Amino acid sequence: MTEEKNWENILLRYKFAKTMLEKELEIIIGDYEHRTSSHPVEHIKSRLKSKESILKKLEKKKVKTTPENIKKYVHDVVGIRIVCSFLSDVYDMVNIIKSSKNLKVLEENDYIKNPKSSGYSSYHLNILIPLYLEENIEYIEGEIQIRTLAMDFWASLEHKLQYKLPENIPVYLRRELYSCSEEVKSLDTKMQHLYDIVKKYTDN
Ligand code: 0O2
Repeated sequence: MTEEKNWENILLRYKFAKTMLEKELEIIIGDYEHRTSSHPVEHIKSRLKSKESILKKLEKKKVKTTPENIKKYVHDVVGIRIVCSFLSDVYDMVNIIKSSKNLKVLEENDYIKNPKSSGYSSYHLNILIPLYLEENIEYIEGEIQIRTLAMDFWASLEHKLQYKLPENIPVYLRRELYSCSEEVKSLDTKMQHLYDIVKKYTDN
């Protein structure tokens, strides 16, 4: 097989896995919404990491470009981001995904309870997605990021700023960004409090 054909083959499997994951999420979230008459999800975004980004990540990890190394070191070729309204929705979403019979959770990181040093917060689930091929079932890894609208606002803008200053963000800017992440956290807590009050009224 030529190198180009080999890459096509690898990326095609990830593409199928992304479709499979999108469908699974559509079903389990749709079922949850129907059962609870609630709408916890604001929007969902999915993406496939490009060949260039995969190569960049392998280079950063100082390992050779092989299919085995992609599997071993690049856990987010398939990436899905679920943006929820309230904090409690994020944790409901985590539980729904964890109870899916088709997805297997490999690793979870609660960067909401333990934010990264940058201030980044989100709930990450690394999962295995089954691919039903003609002769066997293949499991492909994917990453699901679950966060609130406010966390998404911070992460998107911080990501944009990082790109504008790819070398090194000056310390004072890092501090400012961290301080913004604390404001985001405070907003999420306030909105959750309001949501809990409204829920009490509507449940009665
Ligand atoms: P992109 O362009 O969003 O895909 P690794 O995946 O090996 O680099 P690790 O520790 O295995 O690192 O994964 P981690 O840290 O759980 O998740 C990495 C992803 O989380 C990143 O993917 C970002 O999407 C997001 N993330 C982590 N830290 C930050 C942060 O400080 N700011 C922002 N905006 N996003 C963050 P990529 O591949 O780095 O980028």
